[in-house]
Amino acid sequence: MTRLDRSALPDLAARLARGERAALARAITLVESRRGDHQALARELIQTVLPRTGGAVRVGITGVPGVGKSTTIDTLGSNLTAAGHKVAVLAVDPSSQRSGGSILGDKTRMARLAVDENAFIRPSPASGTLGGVAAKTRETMLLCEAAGFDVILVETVGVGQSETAVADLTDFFLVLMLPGAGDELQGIKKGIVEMADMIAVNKADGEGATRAKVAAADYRAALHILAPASPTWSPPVITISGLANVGLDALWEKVADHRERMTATGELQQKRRAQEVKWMWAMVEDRLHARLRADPQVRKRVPALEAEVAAGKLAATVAADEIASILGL
Ligand SMILES: Nc1nc2c(ncn2[C@@H]2O[C@H](COP(=O)(O)OP(=O)(O)OP(=O)(O)O)[C@@H](O)[C@H]2O)c(=O)[nH]1
Ligand SMILES: [Mg+2]
Repeated sequence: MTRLDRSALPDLAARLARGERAALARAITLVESRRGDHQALARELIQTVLPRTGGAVRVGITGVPGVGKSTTIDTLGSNLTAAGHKVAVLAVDPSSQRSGGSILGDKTRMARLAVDENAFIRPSPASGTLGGVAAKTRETMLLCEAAGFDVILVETVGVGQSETAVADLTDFFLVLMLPGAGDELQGIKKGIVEMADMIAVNKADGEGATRAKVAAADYRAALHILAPASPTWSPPVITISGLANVGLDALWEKVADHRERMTATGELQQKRRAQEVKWMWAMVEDRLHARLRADPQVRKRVPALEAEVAAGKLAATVAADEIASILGL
């Protein structure tokens, strides 16, 4: 990146507000940079554009590898741009390596959106801690909103903690499932289903159509025994084909319906406020961790303390006390 200093920020913010893609790309590069001076500029930029953020419908999309997340996003996103929306697609994948390969991979799987001038695809930031990757994705989302994108779709891998992080970034959490009940039903983690605002059984086309309907009925029964997280919304179960563009209008109607109801009751605003506060603490904790790991005295003492604790010679509480006291805690 060419030199960028504070004096360039107003111009960058103005170009971003006009929706210039080059400005958006540059702003995201700034957000993703590990350089301290870049991060300070990124924070200032975000603070500047903050009044222009928050306007998008933010949807998180998860599901096991191969369930059809990218295919569904490509089709859904194309439907939405055809209807006049501006769609940004982001990803959270802490294991991803930022290589030409993965960018190409994502873009070839979203072949239509990749060449759509009303769409913007940004792969996951380079691998790092989940908290770090998700925080950067969140800032990228804010920049996209400032640039006028009114729909944000965040794809995440269907494993581990990434889903919780994406649920904390978005208004609506969509879980894609494969047709073929039984096995899959056992495979659903209770936590994921509890987070879902909707389950869509994908690949409901050709021979898969009937199996998808059966699976949907099973998921409906499974959801029935869980108390819904909100009195305003019971997560629906639908069948779709991301590949054949079946059921995606109905899917988006549900998202819109959810938004309307949650806005009317104030739950949407409440959710976003709680998310903001959670992010504030997550970022403070991240920095405390970084400080802890970087402290020379801590680094010097840790191997011995770990060994003594592991050997049962020293109580974990005593070791924790010593580490904390080095930092004056
Ligand atoms: N028949 C059928 N195949 C689908 C559908 N959606 C996706 N596929 C196929 O399933 C495979 C995986 O699709 P992707 O969209 O890459 O799946 P993904 O969930 O994004 O996968 P990862 O990013 O690797 O986790 C591809 O071969 C798709 O063509 C669908 O609705 N019907
Ligand atoms: Mg994918």
